[in-house]
Amino acid sequence: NMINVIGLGYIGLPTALMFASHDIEVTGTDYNKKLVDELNAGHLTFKENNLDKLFDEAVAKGIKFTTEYITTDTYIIAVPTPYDKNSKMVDASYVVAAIKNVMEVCPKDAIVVIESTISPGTIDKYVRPIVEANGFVIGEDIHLVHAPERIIPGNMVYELEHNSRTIGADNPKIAKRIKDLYTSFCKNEIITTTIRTAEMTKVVENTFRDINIAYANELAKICRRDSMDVYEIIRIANKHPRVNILSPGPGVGGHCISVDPWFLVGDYPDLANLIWQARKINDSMPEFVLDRIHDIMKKHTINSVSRVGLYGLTYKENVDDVRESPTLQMLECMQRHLASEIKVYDPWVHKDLVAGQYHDFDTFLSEIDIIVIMVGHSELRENMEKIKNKIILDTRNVCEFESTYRL
Ligand code: SAJ
Repeated sequence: NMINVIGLGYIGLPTALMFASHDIEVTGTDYNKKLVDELNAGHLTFKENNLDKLFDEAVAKGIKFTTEYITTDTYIIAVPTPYDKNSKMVDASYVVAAIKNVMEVCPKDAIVVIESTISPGTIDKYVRPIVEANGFVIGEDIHLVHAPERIIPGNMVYELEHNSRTIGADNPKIAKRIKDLYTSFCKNEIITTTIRTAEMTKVVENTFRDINIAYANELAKICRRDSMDVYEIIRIANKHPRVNILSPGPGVGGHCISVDPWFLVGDYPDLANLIWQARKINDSMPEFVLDRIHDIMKKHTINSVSRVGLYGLTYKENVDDVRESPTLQMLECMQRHLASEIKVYDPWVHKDLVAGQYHDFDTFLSEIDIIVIMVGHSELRENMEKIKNKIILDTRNVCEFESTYRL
């Protein structure tokens, strides 16, 4: 019993390693040869808490990495599912391509598990027709399962073992087989349901979080107008046994929460009003931060944005992922020449991604007057005294100096 995990990115890699370290025979496949070579050379391709330890265990147990698809009875697909910004529809092309490749090598009765987040209805609309067009009978030649991932970047390894899971399958026997497979490492409840319910549940979870963050962000704007302390208000409100407001911030980034709600807006434009408003509120936050920066520059008669430094390029703290990051969104909504003058630093990002990027914290600090905390990385939290003499705009509420400006 061997599984072939397709896609060795943020989800596929930790999942493959987790299975392998629990004595399941695993081959990980990715079309990116460079990535496969890196893994075979023993190098992790991204940073994540405790992933290095899991990697060593999985390698010791014999996990294989290759660009080839393997002939086996179980496939787990964890490829990206981007969305089309204009149509607001999911782009299922990577999933479809992976399935096509699986069909070239799989034996009769193979199970294909899709872990990638997909919009509700994707399997019916895009996956089934492709499988059938290739002459396969679903339920006989190939069984389809949707087992959406739920792990949070920054704490993936822990959550892989400790979160509950959903297995969507239209055949209870198949559901049971896949449930047994995940039981090898998952210590929490595994619920089996239909494919459609599993698809919808995943998107509903991320949308819930987006709406809750939007509420916090809208409160931040309301409180700003009359100089009320939004953090104190949320802190106290959350003492209520049935209130749990999340934290305002510079915007919602990452490849999940800022994307998945659009699937519902795209499919139900006449019904998904609250969901759409929440997206708009969260997307407006980078511009709100920009306005705050202008106010503060005016107040301190600082005329050039070249004296402003943005701390943090990633979408949240202690990860190296910059997809849809509020900092990048903010730079995008600035005029080009201003965006290239503003200074940026992130200890987690080693590649040059934007014009005014620094790779040394002290040099960065020596050239700015205003520091805008866009991400609350531990590096900063542990070195707060370094920025004591700067004018600080803290969008993450991590800095406790009296003079700090907040959202
Ligand atoms: N954020 C705030 N305020 C908050 C919480 C988050 O502004 O109070 C911002 C973050 O800074 C970040 C964005 O929201 O920019 C999203 O971060 P996150 O930590 O809330 O979530 P993700 O995108 O890293 O992971 C989410 C998780 N989903 C839920 O918690 C419902 C994770 O469990 C999913 O597996 C993941 O999406 C996914 O892959 O779908």
